[in-house]
Amino acid sequence: MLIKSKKRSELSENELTSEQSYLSRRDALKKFGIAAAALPVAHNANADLFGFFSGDDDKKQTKAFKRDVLTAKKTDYGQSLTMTPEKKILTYNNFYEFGTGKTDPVDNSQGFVVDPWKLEVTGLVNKPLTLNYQDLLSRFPIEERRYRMRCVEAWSMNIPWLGFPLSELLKAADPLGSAKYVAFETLYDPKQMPGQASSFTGGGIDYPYVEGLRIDEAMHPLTLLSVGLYGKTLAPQNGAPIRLVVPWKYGFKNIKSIVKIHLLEKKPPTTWNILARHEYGFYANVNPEVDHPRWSQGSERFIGEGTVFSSQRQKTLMFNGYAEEVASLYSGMDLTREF
Ligand SMILES: Nc1nc2c(c(=O)[nH]1)N[C@H]1C(S)=C(S)[C@@H](COP(=O)(O)O)O[C@H]1N2
Ligand SMILES: [Mo]
Repeated sequence: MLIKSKKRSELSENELTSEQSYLSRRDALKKFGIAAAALPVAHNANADLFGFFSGDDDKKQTKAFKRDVLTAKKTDYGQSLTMTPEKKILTYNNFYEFGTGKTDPVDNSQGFVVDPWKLEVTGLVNKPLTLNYQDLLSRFPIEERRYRMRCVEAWSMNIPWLGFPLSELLKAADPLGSAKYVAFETLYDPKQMPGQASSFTGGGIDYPYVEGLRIDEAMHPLTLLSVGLYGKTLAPQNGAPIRLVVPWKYGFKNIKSIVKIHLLEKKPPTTWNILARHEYGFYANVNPEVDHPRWSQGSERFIGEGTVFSSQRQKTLMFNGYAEEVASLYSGMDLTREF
């Protein structure tokens, strides 16, 4: 039996996801001139070895999850941004419920069941709601929004999301005046999510993964509930069937595979803050001037076309480039203290 060790829970997201191990895996492949296809087929006994080599771009998925075409209204958001290739968005992920490696989510989630699904909106609302899978895709008009995404680990992507404003859902639930915060919860199902079944695989996180926003952040027009990307429904590794997207905050706020949205009066606990509160704040607003205790947040590696080695470093922007829209939410706050 794996026992959660204190040491492990003190490790940072950066150490746990180990971008370095992703790089060195590829490095090793290049160095030895090995193509993934030439490797012996793995069975369970050497799944780790297989995992080690599976970072290669040319790797074929055995049986990919089926994503449905989703029609969406085009919008002006992010039309000048260069999108990250779809394949990268689908194969370089953080979703610790499926493992801490960057390719673990795609490798371990293809059988994930998204229909039937139940998303509950509860707490300080006049009209509690329960949405099933079809409701998620059809109850609110779907639009496309091209947003920047900045992970706290200092890499970034630009992603054409499909979804609807969280505010639409919250308005339908009719919040009470006393609702000051919104809490979110990911599905808890260790049978489907190996990281929830094993503390080692799941990076020492206490599941379910939880997140939260202040009510004004939740109601902000940029805040999206995403049900798709690149013209299709979400793949499990990206948080199917529904995940949060708050483009001015670090990626870990974008909680995946949500089953519960709860309105409340007090600030809710949030997963990475519980794990290392000196490193990951509740707000997690992208801020190039407030470094992570162990690395700079001044720049980021943008994941675009080409290999991970040719990817570009670019300056990180205040509020991830959305300052004009959101800075007023934080006026008068000391962003060094409330990070
Ligand atoms: N439930 C859950 N949601 C999660 C995570 C996770 O591990 N579990 N990782 C977060 C982090 S750190 C990032 S950067 C984004 C990554 O989203 P993507 O893999 O779709 O790009 O998801 C966020 N949402
Ligand atoms: Mo992240």
